[in-house]
Amino acid sequence: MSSQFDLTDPENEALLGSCRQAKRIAVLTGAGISAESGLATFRGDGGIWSKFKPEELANMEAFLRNPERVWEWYQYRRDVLDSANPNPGHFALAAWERICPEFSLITQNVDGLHQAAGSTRVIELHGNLKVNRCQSCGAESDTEEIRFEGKVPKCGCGGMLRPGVVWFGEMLPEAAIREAFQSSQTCDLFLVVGTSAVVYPAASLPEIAKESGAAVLEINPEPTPITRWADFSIRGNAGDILPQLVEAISIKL
Ligand code: BJW
Ligand code: ZN
Repeated sequence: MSSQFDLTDPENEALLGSCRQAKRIAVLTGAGISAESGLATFRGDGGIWSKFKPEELANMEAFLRNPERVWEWYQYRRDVLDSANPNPGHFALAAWERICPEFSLITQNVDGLHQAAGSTRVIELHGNLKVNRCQSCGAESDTEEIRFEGKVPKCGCGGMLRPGVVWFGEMLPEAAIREAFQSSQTCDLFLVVGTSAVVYPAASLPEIAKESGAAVLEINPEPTPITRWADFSIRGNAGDILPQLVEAISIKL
């Protein structure tokens, strides 16, 4: 992939100009940015969930029908996450935040790897994998002592615990979605990184940014619904492209 993208190519001058001039940047990331950290994406050829459809597991009906199956999937993912580290794509975004006057990092990911890389303004649209929430009383706790080992973990109140993430049909955290819309409406550059852009309302953010006058830059090895109208589209891996971009706009990583 890297060989196909050359920042010194005059064709990329306008793209670099937009990146250099941008004072207000919003970024939307998806599972693809964590693929190079060893975390599976949800969809597509690289998605090991081709046999576990997120639409079939990440919803309340599935949880109520078979909470053990849903918990098994999440415990497996927590175990994988425990040994995962941020990759150069995450670090590049953290470095970009440090030199940009206004930088909002909106993520659909629940893995916390942006924060681990040093990003400080992270808007988590779909919650966090390491949080548990009680079905009955809504109390939230971290996952340190709680593991799924065949039995659905319970809250002190007796209610079933569930992962603190946003499933299909559920509302996104109010503050997160408000801030995400606001950043999308007011940025001058909007980056879309590693998302298939098919899950709403996150998928509407690049369009909102475009309608509000921002340039939209997509980074993804595959085309998405955004590709045909994005101002710039780079085909490649986030961990390869983002560090090149950040270096090219004169930031020491
Ligand atoms: C690389 C790479 C590399 C690979 N570098 N790139 C129309 C309008 C509005 C809403 C809807 C609508 N129709 C249906 C809805 C509702 C629904 C929805 O959008 N459904 C769609 C399937 C159509 N949305 C919802 O229900 C949301 N809530 C909502 O709308 O509330 C209002 C409401 C309430 C009640 C009733 C009705 C409405 C909630 C959505 C929650 C999504 N939750 C999940 C699970 C989270 C927890 C968990 O992790 O288990 O979120 S599903 C899953 O998809 C996860 C992700 O965050 C999300 C997006 O996936 P993402 O990140 O894009 O990953 P992939 O795998 O799809 O793509 C990876 C990409 O990376 C690919 O493009 C690769 O090419 C690329 N890639 N390697 C860069 N190295
Ligand atoms: Zn409870």
